[in-house]
Amino acid sequence: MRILVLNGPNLNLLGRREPEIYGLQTLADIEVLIRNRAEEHGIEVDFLQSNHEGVLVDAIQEHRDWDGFIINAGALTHTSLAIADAISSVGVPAVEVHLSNVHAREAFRHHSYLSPVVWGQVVGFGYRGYLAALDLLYDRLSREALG
Ligand code: CA2
Repeated sequence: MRILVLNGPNLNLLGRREPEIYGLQTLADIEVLIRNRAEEHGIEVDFLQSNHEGVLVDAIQEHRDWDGFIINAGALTHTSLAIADAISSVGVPAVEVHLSNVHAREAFRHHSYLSPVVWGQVVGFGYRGYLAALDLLYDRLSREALG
């Protein structure tokens, strides 16, 4: 079971600014927590953070034979039809994660181009959302493997 964790623009700044919104953990801290949880499940994980839309689209296409994606596309969530099309075209189950509760913030954060093409969203639980997304994908993929 192979799961790719994708993070979009500015998420490389986590832990350095706006901790009241995004938490104290750096992206590297979060990746360690995800990797540890993945090991418990026997899942292979890989990570990609990019500030560039096309790099994220390329990664989605290149991992089309992987089993699941966890994606926090950052602000591209609210603008990127290209990332939505990429997820939709590869047909890999994806969970959309947001650290903050986007629905309690500015109106422009309420709409996600990804929401129609992902399996589901985990929103507003900080870094724990990534762990929940991993558990949910593991549960789904394990059940699918049983047939
Ligand atoms: O809540 C989330 O996870 C977001 O995806 C974060 C994005 C924001 O545009 C989305 O609406 C919701 C922003 C990521 C910026 O990350 C920063 C981290 C530290 C300091 C400044 C920005």
